[in-house]
Amino acid sequence: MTEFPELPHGFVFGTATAAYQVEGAVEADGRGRSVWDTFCAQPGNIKDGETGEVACDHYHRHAEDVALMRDLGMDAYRFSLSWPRIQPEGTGAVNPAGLDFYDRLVDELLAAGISPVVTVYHWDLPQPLQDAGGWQSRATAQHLADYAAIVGARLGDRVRMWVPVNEPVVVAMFGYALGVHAPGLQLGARALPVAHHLLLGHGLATQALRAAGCHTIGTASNHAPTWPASDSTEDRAAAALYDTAYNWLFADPVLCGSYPDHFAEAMPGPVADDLHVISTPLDFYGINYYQPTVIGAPGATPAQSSPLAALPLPDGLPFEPRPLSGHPTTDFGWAVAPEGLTEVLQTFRDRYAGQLPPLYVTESGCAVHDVVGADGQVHDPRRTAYHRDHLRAVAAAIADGVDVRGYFVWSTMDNFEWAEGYRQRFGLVHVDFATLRRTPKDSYRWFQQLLAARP
Ligand code: IFM
Repeated sequence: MTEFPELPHGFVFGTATAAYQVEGAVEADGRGRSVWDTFCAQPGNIKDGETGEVACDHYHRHAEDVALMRDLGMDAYRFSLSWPRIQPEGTGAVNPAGLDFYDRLVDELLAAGISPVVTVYHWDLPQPLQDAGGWQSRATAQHLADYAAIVGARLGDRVRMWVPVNEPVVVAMFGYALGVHAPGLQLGARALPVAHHLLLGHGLATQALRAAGCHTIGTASNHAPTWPASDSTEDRAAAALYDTAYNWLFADPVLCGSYPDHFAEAMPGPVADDLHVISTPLDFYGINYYQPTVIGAPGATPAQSSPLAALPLPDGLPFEPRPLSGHPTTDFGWAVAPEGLTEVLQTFRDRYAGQLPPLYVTESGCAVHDVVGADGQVHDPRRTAYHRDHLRAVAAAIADGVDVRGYFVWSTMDNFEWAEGYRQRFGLVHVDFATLRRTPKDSYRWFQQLLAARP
């Protein structure tokens, strides 16, 4: 499969991971506990009772992983810092060993010719902060900024791009509204203040990073084009509502300094002042894209085959997830719809005309239940096709005038997929979780050729 997509000179290719999903070593060198340690320890939360205790053991095997990345030839590596490794209590004293680990990792990446892209917070909130209210508490936003100042001062001279918060919508929705992610609360619509505090944390941390001398600060926000189940007025209205709650509730405050519709009224604190902070100008806007969502008015048809139907959605919602037919699915059951990526990039260009910094695709990827074959190789043509087609979708957006500067593959290697445990494999590198042996997949080789052939 050698038909490579055409992308502009200077387009950034990268891969991505997150600390709790790859590092393991949860007891090592003074790391504190996070909400994910607690959540995984509660029976029934994670498939097969799995945890991130060992994960890929990247904490101890980072040199091998950086060598694999160097041989792959990507320009950049996006990874997250473990807040409880650096600040075990979430406030106050810094754990020097934790900060040293990332300092060394940054230097190793640079020595391998790979630009470090750092996510400050990718969901592993220190447990003491959760005990004090987590993201329901406004104080957590300031604690995030204080932690960002610490890491910015130490790493800012060498990190190419910064992302203060990964996917606030997923934390608010899965963690606090539905309870399928840590901290496992089921607040329903009462989770709206969580969204506000996460956005405030993004804004305060952006300011703290800049004050620490960091440059090139943006987002990694999950966005899904919302497609109405039909042309009926009811389905279109339901889809518009979901679109607002999933997409624009998180993007409008950052890019326009306002909440859509009447959402500002549901938010706590001095919202107008907070919106000034939340809309601190950014150098890029990163979009994590996986699949579109089909939404209809409630009650018309059973929603069983929609991936969202597996979620414990509260009764009485004014919208209902529906299956997306006519598209192949990944082994996670997610629809493969590269045209949705072109659409979301074009929609951002149009909705935020004049206010939009350059875009990056900060994550996209495909879960396949890969195995190492008798030949010792991992043949994953569906993943190669996925990334080829999504890179073409980016190229189509660029050809249409959208300023897209890069694409990060989720993920560098197979890892701990949150409530799904280790079953859903997104990596370009296969990890045998019994032996921790790494095996580059065919998709890794495809990228290797693509990157080596660049002019
Ligand atoms: O694994 C996650 C990641 O942590 C955030 N974005 C989506 C990925 C796949 O579900």
